[in-house]
Amino acid sequence: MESIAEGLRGTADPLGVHKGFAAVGCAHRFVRMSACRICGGNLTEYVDFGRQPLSDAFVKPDQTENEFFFRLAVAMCEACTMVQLVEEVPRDRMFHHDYPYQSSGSSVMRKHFELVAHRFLDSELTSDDPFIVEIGSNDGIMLKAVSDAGIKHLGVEPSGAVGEMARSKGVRVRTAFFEESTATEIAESEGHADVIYAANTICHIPYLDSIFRGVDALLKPGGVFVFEDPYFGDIVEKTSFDQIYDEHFYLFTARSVRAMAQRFGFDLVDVERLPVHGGEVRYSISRQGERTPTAAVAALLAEEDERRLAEPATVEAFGASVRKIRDDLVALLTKLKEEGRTVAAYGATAKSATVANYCGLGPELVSYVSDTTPAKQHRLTPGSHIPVYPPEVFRENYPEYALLFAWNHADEIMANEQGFRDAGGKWILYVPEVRVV
Ligand code: DWN
Ligand code: SAH
Ligand code: ZN
Repeated sequence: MESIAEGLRGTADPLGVHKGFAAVGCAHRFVRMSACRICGGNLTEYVDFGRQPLSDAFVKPDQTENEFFFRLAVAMCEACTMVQLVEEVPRDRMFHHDYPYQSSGSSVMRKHFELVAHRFLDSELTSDDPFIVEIGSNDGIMLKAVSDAGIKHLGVEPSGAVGEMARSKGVRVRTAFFEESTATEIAESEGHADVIYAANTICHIPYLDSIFRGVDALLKPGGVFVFEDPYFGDIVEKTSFDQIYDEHFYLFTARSVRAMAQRFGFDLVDVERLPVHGGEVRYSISRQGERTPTAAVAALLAEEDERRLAEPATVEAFGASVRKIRDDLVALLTKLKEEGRTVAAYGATAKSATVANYCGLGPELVSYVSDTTPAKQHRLTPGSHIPVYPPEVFRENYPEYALLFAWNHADEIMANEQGFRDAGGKWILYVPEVRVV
């Protein structure tokens, strides 16, 4: 393990992140969560990324003094196998009016969510009074198609600015965190839902006991709770360690999700592997006994056993692969700097906060990051302080190398930026290994 002492240097609020949780450890240096957030079992810590900022807190150049830091480390529960962070960042530090991520920034993701909406419209929203609730609806990327079809819907989204964008597309949004009380209020005021859906959001929520009680309060009898999130199986296979950051509190597997569902009175009834965001799984959950699990559930559980995904040796080997990527990436960028090459990055992702801060990248190695999101532009990347500029800056004067932070959108970005390659530019990738293409 490394950088534990480093972990608190400059930390704005070292103990604040632990408020309200049982914790053990050396209080003067760091405090460690002692128990699994789902079942209370013992946690074993595996990979420590040290001191990290909030991944989506892009800072104004004159406001670098007040950044919030926490210790990013991953543990697995010895009882239920849930992989989780050892420190929890308070939710309103991450998700607030100015949360910058806009889901609709990728055409591939727009298509993905349109298909999701049509699948629900075709096969789940066929009752007399169909109603779908989305948790973490962001800028309305999925619910827009539901709204266009004239079907009753509600997005629950705490981040105000993206919620406004959804409203401007005709989507109904409640600006709130989904939890048991929100769900009860929605059930009372709007009725019960056929489908509760969430993409890239359930893994962001530490308090899943409250979420499941809320789902139970809001779902119609026979209804389904569907959520899709980055899959720990893909993260290990590809060493996509940058999927680990403040917002991604849990890294799910079929086994850990099934154990969690059963604990809260539900069954895992279907799983589906998805190619988006570097590999995800869509989990379908229903109240115990209401639906028969598909063969895909047993198949994925068997595959996870075969791969020994929940065994300490597997997670330790993942940690070794992470360290190798860090060493290779730092060596490559240092060599390019020594040779006087120009290097920029592409995609000011939340994921890149982990890469930049863990690898110690700053503007001396990566001169700027190109990104289409207005709320990120002309700010600095959290912790690493690399300036973020609009893509016009990239296109007007291509660098020789571009570090692809948004590697999960590689096909889309490389196609859109063919001019970069035509001009002799080279992409640097670091998942599943460091390479120049
Ligand atoms: O889970 C989460 C996922 C869904 O979105 C959130 N916790 C936060 C966020 O994570 P991320 O920032 O790592 O997501 P993306 O989708 O990999 O971010 C892509 C970034 O790259 C955005 O800032 C937009 C930008 N981009 C761009 O500049 N040009 C994206 C595309 C496709 C482009 O062509
Ligand atoms: N569903 C979108 C957005 C994912 S980003 C997509 O897949 O692209 C995660 C979103 O979840 C953010 O918009 C954030 O504001 C929201 N969120 C975080 N915690 C939440 C909670 N407790 N309830 C509802 N939304 C939440
Ligand atoms: Zn557990």
